Amino acid sequence: LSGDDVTVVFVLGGPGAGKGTQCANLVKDYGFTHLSAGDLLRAEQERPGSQFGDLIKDYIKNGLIVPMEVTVQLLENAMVADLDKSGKGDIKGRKGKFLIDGFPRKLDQAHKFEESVCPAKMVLFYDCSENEMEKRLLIRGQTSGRSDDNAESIRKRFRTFVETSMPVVDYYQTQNKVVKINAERDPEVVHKDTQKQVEAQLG
Ligand code: UP5
Ligand code: MG
Repeated sequence: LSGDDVTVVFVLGGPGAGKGTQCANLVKDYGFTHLSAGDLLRAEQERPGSQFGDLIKDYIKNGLIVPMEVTVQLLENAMVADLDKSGKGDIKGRKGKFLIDGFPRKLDQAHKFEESVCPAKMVLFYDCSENEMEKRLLIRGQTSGRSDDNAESIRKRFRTFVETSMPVVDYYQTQNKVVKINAERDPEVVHKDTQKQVEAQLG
């Protein structure tokens, strides 16, 4: 992978499509920094003294999108912290490549991130049926401890995905930034396909 400034790849797809799983592969393959918006929100929820803890807890359980100011700030902080390992300053003109997983999932977030951080170079969209995603999430729910891995929260997450997050994918499609990947298949097959697409777009 080449490029000498900040490279951002958004990784989108429904709940349980396999975003986190595939991001872990891409970290090993290409040395991306992986930032999951959901993981950052869950960490903020647990942080002692966070003013957003209760709000985040409530939104996640109900599958709703946390107000964008909170999430964009968490992402920007995490990006700057990562870039600061290698130098000082703000995000512009700095080297680094980031997979932003599970974000943006509402149009206002997409616009805000582009204005205040930077535009994405590409969008990986993992496409999977609700039947398959539900099956995966209910299995994971037996051990994940996630407050939203239960049938009722899953149903709400699916609704939010269709109504609120798919318009973001459509928006990036009009910019020709979206690479759609069939995520219904074995993880290793999805991985190989992803490698091919990433190398074609960014290599
Ligand atoms: N698995 C993975 N790939 C598989 C495959 N190909 N075949 C079979 N099994 C496969 O995978 C899910 C499970 O499926 C795992 O057990 C895995 O082994 C298996 P994973 O890789 O974790 O899928 P992922 O798409 O990452 O699923 P996740 O549950 O994380 O997706 P969500 O988008 O629902 O969760 P996220 O953490 O991104 O967001 C949670 C909540 O945070 C949101 O609902 C929302 O309330 C809030 N949020 C915001 O408010 N704003 C944001 O910007 C982001 C999140
Ligand atoms: Mg995830």
